[in-house]
Amino acid sequence: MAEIIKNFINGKWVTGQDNGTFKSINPARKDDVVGVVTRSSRRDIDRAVDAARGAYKQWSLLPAPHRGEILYRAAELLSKEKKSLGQLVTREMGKVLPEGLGDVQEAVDMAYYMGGEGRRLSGETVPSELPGKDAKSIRVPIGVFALITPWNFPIAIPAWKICPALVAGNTVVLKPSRDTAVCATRLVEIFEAAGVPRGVLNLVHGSGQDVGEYLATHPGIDAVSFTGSCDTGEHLEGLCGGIHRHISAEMGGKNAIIILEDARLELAVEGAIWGGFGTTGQRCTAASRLVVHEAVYPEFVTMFKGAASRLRLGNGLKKTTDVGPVINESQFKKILDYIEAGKKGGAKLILGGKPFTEGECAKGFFIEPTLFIDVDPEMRIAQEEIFGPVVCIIKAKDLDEAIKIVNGTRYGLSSAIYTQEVNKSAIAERDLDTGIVYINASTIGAEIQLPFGGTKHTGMGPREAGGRGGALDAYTKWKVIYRDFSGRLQKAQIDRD
Ligand code: UN1
Repeated sequence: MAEIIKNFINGKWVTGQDNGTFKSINPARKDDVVGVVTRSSRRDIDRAVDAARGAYKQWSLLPAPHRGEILYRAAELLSKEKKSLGQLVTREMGKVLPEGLGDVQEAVDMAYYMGGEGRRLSGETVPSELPGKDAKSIRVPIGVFALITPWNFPIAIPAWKICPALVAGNTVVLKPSRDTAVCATRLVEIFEAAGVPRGVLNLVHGSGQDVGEYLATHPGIDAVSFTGSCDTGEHLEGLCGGIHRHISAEMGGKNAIIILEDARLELAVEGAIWGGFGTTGQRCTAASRLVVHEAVYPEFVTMFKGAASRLRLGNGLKKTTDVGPVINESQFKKILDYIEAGKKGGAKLILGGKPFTEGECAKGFFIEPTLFIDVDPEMRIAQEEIFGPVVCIIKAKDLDEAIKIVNGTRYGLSSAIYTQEVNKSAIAERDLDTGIVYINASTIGAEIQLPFGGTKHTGMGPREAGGRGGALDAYTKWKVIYRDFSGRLQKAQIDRD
């Protein structure tokens, strides 16, 4: 009997009170059970929230530089464990090993970066309009956070949320995706070993419906940070709106790369392959649309199809693998349904389009890199987030039309343009309505020191990552202090000549 992956509540590793479990499965080999995980009952969640609430005062009063030092220690431990954690990411989530290692690296970067915030967390001091009076704004923690995280970056995204939440003085209950519960558990073990005090960081396992929703709307929670699907995020936004609960949500994308007639095509192909099929297309920043200038359309399509057809599918632990499996059966079916919808909708399928079942891959959830061309920008496959290895190529007659196509979806996370012309890149930079714009680079690969998130239905509330304008705004609230040391009543706006 495998060891049960437990909840972490008030500094103790405990099984859920109803004794139920679920399995976390290796998507490359369904017979490989990565972990048997405890399922949380409502009472477990109540206890986790109580623990976080109980630990809040002391943690929030600990000087921020000390909180930051704990994050530095977590960063060091994460670096030391990078290899084993990266392998676990690949085994539990499926992405190829270099990406599994990158997932851990992103958490290392975030822990160091936010550790430094322990000595900054700065507000403003400004002059007062009255003599003998000073004025400043300070950042204060918000309270107890519910963090709800997805499976596609099983170490990085929980770390994106835990690190700023903790350095700012909040306490946390983390509910990770069921599909990557073991990764989240190892991550929390690292924070425990780094010295996070009892009750400050709690972990509860279970499904979004049973655990996530109950946790997000729990009366003991002050704010929610969610990353995941648009449907779930918008549902939570609705629930939180009704109870005046702060929520920041980072949701879908339908990201696009524009390839202009003067682009360096080999570079654009490489970027589009990386953006479209890296992480098997399961990034919210994935380049699922390529908007190609008509003058280079036939040549680009031939080159891109050639490169995509050379990609090797397989277990991400193998050095020869370029593209791993998709995460689970329901995503597998959903992606295949989208491919059917693309065919029925009139897009031309020129590569892939079906499950890949050669050799060992028959045991996992593999889908061939899939390419549709002559796609109409209004088709479902060009509008909805597929979150799989499916790329749509759309033709455009000029930059203006290309930008309209890129902006013509409900999402606005990431976009890119390949061009050698500085003026065209400047126009794109100005007019692309996405949270992130890349020039001569793919849509994926945001760095943690800048805000991450998007416009329209991609997100709500302050951005992830980064400092000011990003995570610090999500995990702190402002307090303004006026101190009058004049010894008399002074009236702002009124006492003037
Ligand atoms: C996500 O897909 O949810 O920019 C996050 C990137 C990564 C993060 C992606 N650094 O692609």
